[in-house]
Amino acid sequence: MEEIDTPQEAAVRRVPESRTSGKTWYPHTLMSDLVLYSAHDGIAVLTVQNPPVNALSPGVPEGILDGLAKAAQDDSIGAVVLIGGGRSFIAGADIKEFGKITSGEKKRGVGLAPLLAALEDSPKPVFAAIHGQAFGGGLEVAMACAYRVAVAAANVGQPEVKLGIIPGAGGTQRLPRLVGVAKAVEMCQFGNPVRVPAAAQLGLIDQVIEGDLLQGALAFARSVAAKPVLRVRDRNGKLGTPEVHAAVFAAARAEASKKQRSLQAPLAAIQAVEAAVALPFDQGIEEEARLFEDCLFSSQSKALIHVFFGERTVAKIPDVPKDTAVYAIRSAAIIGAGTMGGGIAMNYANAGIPVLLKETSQAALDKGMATIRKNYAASVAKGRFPQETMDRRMALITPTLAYDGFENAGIIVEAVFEGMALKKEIFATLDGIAKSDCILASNTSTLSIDEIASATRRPQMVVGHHFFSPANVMRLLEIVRGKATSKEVIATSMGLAKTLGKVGVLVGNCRGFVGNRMFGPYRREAQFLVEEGADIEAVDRAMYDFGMAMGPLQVGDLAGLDVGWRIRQEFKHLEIPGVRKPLLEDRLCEMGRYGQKTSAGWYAYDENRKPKRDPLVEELIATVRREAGITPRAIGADEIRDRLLFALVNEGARILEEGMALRSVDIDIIYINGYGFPAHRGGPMFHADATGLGAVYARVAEFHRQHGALWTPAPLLQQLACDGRTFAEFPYQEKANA
Ligand code: T1G
Repeated sequence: MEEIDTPQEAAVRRVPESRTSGKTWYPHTLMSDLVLYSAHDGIAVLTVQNPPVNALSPGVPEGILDGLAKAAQDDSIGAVVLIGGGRSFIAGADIKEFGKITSGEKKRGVGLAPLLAALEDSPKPVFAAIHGQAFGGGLEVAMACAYRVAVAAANVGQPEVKLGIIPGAGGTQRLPRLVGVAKAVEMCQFGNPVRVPAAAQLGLIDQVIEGDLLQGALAFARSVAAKPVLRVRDRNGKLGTPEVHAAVFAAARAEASKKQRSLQAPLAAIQAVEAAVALPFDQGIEEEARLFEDCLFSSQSKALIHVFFGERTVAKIPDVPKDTAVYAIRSAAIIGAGTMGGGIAMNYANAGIPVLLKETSQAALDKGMATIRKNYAASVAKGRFPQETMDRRMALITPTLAYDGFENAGIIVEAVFEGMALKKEIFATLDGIAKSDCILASNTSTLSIDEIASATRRPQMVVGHHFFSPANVMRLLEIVRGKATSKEVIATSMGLAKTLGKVGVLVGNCRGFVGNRMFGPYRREAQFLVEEGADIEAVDRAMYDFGMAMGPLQVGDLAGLDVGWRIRQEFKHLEIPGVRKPLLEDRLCEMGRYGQKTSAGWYAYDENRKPKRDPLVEELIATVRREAGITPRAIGADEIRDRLLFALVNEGARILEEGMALRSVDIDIIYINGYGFPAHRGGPMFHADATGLGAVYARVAEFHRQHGALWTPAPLLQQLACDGRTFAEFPYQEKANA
């Protein structure tokens, strides 16, 4: 940062009122674009101005350092307040910089050590004044200050593990000194934010400020500035010994092995906090740096950073700019109170939006409402929220057998079973009832939105809102763009997804859209593998070991095998004669084995839904193999994994080429949030890119030779493999469904 302080060059300007401040700020001398300096009756205020979240991008640490130096030299200054301009204190290191380090473009290390030392050793005590977030490097900066004050609504945390890394600027060493070892382990291992009132109780925040943050911080600074300060690094009172905390570390590792299966960063975070207990501060910092670097260069971190930016990228739709007008959705109505409809109603109620829930019979309606009540009660029992929250949410859901009230709804979501005729009939009815600016959404998982929209005189208002089961839990919402869907409906849908706590991903209108279209070949191959000789459990195990939440056959049992069976019947006319068809699931359904809902599918289920092998299924498999003339062979985990993953990828490549997904990362985000794909593998397309498309193509070509037409390599895969390129480089499709 360059200091500009000649009168001609000094830019003096007013900082816009921050969200936390009702008052006008003092004039600031602009020290750099990124950090402003101003003096307030003997206290220097350094304001970080790096929107949107004040990440510690290049120039920010330097700007703070310059400000500290200026304050140190000014005898009229007795203390320094460090505050964030705009909506946040500091949300951490600039994540975009990490790729530059791993690619060798930038030198290794976090590079914050000089700043932390200057804060900690400043002759004038530094007060961190926190609003919004103090995350990652932001919290680490705050912990190097003499004091931390914050507004009650702010959050603090060390979320680095979510990016596959650990705190790299002393967080694992200073945090246990402030909050104690057990809490520090938890915060670094799981990365969840802590609200300021709780953080104050833990000793992380010295004063909770009511009212204007800056004024409160200045007042607090004046009241304590003269007192001696013990640097956080020197506060060893809460550290204890390795022996005292052995059980804490052991329990954390045990929890990691259950809840953070295969993840490297949580274990590294635990180890780093352990180093804080076992080693003197400076050695602890060295150990943290070593572990940080191991994590940063890991494939898991690259994948998780891809996911972080991916979740934000999917919100960007090239032809639907940010300022597109949106409809205000103040109430909703849902048709169908089955598993999906009920779950969708819960989403609206959770977001505080009143919702009508319609069924055709009292019995179905009662059953749907009972399920909702049961789900909420289970959450209350687990302590997720209090009874009052449940009561408030239940009160927002109004069961009904009639269309009364639908005329006022801002959105109507149809969630009946997958049948085109029924859906068209419903949309034609809605067309006559809904107000003109009501969004008409279908929760179809496979059917054409254009055909559904053709039943109305307002196809521009029709869109797909494809929720994933259980709809109150899964984060994904596929937003299906029909050829007439208006940009305003798309923009509203994307915003609504956020309101409902979902990740909305825009997809084109093709059979199965993106997620299920890819899932078809994936689950098809799972069945083929069993037909060819693989053991059911081996198929599920291979994918579980890869990191999937569940294997493909268990997923079938969970979702209901009858769903696919019905869809196959609906699309029977599209079957191509002579092309191999999976045989087993239709046969299971014919036996009444629909999966968990009938306590029998691929597996048999006990009352706790625990799967176990079932001799009846073994018998069925043997029969089907015999009938099809298949001699079973031994199939290893590698083949299982490649067949399943590359079936996803090959279809994903077609989807990308057709523009049904905007970018390869959209597919990744769909798979991670809707299908239990492990985030630390970055999604199927990222995983393929990381494997190398040459190798992926070679394997697909091999399967093509062995298994025929279903494995025809996608032209885009072939092309990119030949060019030595990746899916991520594939140009933006301007049309999702032009
Ligand atoms: N670096 C770079 N860009 C960031 C960023 C960051 N830390 N945080 C957010 N952005 C971008 C984001 O991509 C988006 O860009 C815009 O800011 C708004 O974000 C040394 C190793 C702070 C709670 O992990 O959790 O510190 O899409 O849409 O919903 O130990 O952003 O507009 O172009 O998410 O209001 C640790 C990550 C870093 C915090 C705000 N810190 N960020 O949520 O807005 S590692 C984090 C968040 C570290 C030290 C280390 C959230 C938020 P665009 P947004 P939001």
